[in-house]
Parts: sequence; structure tokens; C-alpha cells
Amino acid sequence: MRGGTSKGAYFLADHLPAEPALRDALLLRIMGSPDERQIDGLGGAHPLTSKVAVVSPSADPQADVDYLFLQVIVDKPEVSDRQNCGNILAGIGPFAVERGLVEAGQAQTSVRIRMVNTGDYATATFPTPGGRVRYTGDAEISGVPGTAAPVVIEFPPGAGPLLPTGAVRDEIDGVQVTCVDNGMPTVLIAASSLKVTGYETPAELEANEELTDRLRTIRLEAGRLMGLGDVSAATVPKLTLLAAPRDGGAVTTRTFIPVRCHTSIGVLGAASVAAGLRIEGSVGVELAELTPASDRIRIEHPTGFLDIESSLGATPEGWPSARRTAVVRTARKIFDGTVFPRSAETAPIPPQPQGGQR
Ligand code: NQM
Repeated sequence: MRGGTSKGAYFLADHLPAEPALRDALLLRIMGSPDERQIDGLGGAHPLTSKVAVVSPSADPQADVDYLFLQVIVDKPEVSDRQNCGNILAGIGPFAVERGLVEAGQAQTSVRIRMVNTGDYATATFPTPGGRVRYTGDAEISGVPGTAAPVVIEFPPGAGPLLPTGAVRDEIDGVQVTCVDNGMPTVLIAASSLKVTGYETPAELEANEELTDRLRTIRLEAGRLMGLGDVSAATVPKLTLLAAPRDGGAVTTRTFIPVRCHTSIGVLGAASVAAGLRIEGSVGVELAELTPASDRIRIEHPTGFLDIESSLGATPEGWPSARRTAVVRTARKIFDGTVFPRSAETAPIPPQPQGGQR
């Protein structure tokens, strides 16, 4: 399925080995990793198209389904469960209905999702006329051609602190940063403090070795300050370079996830940027153009913009905390069938029940 601006393979949990090491070994063979072209598997040779969702009924009374996100590393034999993915999340509700985990309403369906990676929750609402998922519609999101049915995703406040280092700003390697986590650990950095404009293309930024070296150093230290330990092999924290908006939005972004530069921006990454921009004194506040009366923040990125609704409150100790975050995404069922993993020793994933598509 395509979920937002990402694409992944969605599985029912009981169709995969329960043992994580066996599951991950199978997923590597399914996606074709490690190989930078992923030529022998389903992966699309980029982190944004090398993703897996594992879905199961939830035992949690606050959720209908559990969603475990797995990032299958393209060029290494590694699968990481250390982050969520808000784009792949957009396909979870439709997938849960297709697989009969949630009964569809006659007009629309809301699915309560527990994001297993972080223990946070989300509710996704999408059209299901006549009790079947409708994928077509007129919602448009930057980075995806055409239009599709909207999937409205609401996030209640997350469990962890918004400012995991305990400071609004930190200085790392001589650079001012704000480390924020509103669902995705993210390091905010003014592009100008790393001698780039923030308007370069992802390819130009990835080719800038001086920049990528600095980012690597900053990320390792930020990970430590954020309590994430040694993040050298982790996909978090992400790094977002900020510059003044150019197209009527609140801010321009270029996000490293963390090695490749995102062609747009992750949903929870955007939620973290939006929350960061609302915190007095944080990096980026002076470049951003916010509309104080509105919860909506338009985040510009390399292929357009992402609108996110974000409001903050305060903890009893006076620290900023997320109150509400909401976003519109779209999703599409692309293919439903049997995948034959690379190794002959492994049995194919059993065929799954057919669902209807409109
Ligand atoms: O931040 C890419 C994506 C993501 C993650 C990444 C995401 C999110 O765009 O919620 O969606 O940051 O690795 O799919």
C-alpha cells in the first residue's frame, strides 16, 4: 500500500514469524535487502519505499488494532523498530478493514490504532460507503500524484516529554539545536548555521559531504542528549534543517532520515517540527511565520507542503506539552497477493483473504 508519501508491505502479524529475529530475516528477503537497488525484492531502493507494517487486533481497550512499524534498511541486513511512521500509518485503518479486523461503518470508519513502537495512539477516519473502503477522492497531498480519499489522522498527546533533553535549546559542535519529540525524535537546526540555504534539493544536500559529516556528528550527540543512547545504527533522531518560508507556509524544511534527505517530510517528523515552532525560544522560531490565531501550520518541504494542526499546553511544572496534533493523508491499496521471499528455504507468505477496492 501507499501510505501518505511512503510505500510499504502490510502484513497481518500472524502471517509472519512471531520471533523478531526470524521475522526480520524473512522481511529482509522479502524486501530484497541488503542491496542498494533491492532488485530481488519488493523494496523500492529508498528508505521511503522500504517499509513494513505489521498489524494485529489489539488487546488494549483504547485501540482496535496494534501497528508495529519496521524500517527495512536498504543497503544493510538490518530491520529497525526504533521509530514510528506516520505516513505508513495512513494505510493501517484501510488495511484493518480489508482484513476484517475492524468492521466498517456505512459512510465512514474510525480505527483506533496503538503504535507499538512508541506506545502512542492515533485515530484514523476514512470513507467506507456501503461498508467498503473507498480509496478514490479529491484530497491532494504534496509528493503524491493525483488525488485520493482523505484519511484524517488525530494524535492525542504522546507519553514522552516534548523536550527530551530538558532544554529548549542545546549547543552541539558549535551549532544551536532544539531537540523535540512530538511522536518522532527530531533535531531542529537553522540551515544557515550549517552554511546551506535550506532551499537546496535533497540530491544537492546529500552530495554535500561537509554538511553530511557535520550532521552525523550532531546527530550522535543529540541522540545521547535525548536519552536515546548510541544512535549510530538507529534511524532516529531525524534532523530537520529550517529556513524562512518561500511559498506562503510557516517554514521551509529539509529533513535527513537520517542519512538520506526526505523528498517531503514524515508526518510525525512534521508534528515534531510544528510543536518545536510553537515553543518560545526554540531554534527556528525567528525564521518561522506563524499565524498565532490558527492551530494549522503549513510546513514547506522539497516537493510542496504538509499542513498539520498542532496545539500545545503545559505540564504542571510549566514545560510545553503537546495537546493535539492532526493531519490529512491519503492511502491506496496497490497490490494484494503472495510474496515469494528470496530464499528457497523459506515458505511463501500464505495467501490472504481478498478485499474489495473501489
Ligand atoms: O515521521 C520517514 C515517512 C517517514 C516517517 C522517516 C514518517 C513520520 O515519511 O511520521 O512518516 O522519517 O523515516 O514515511
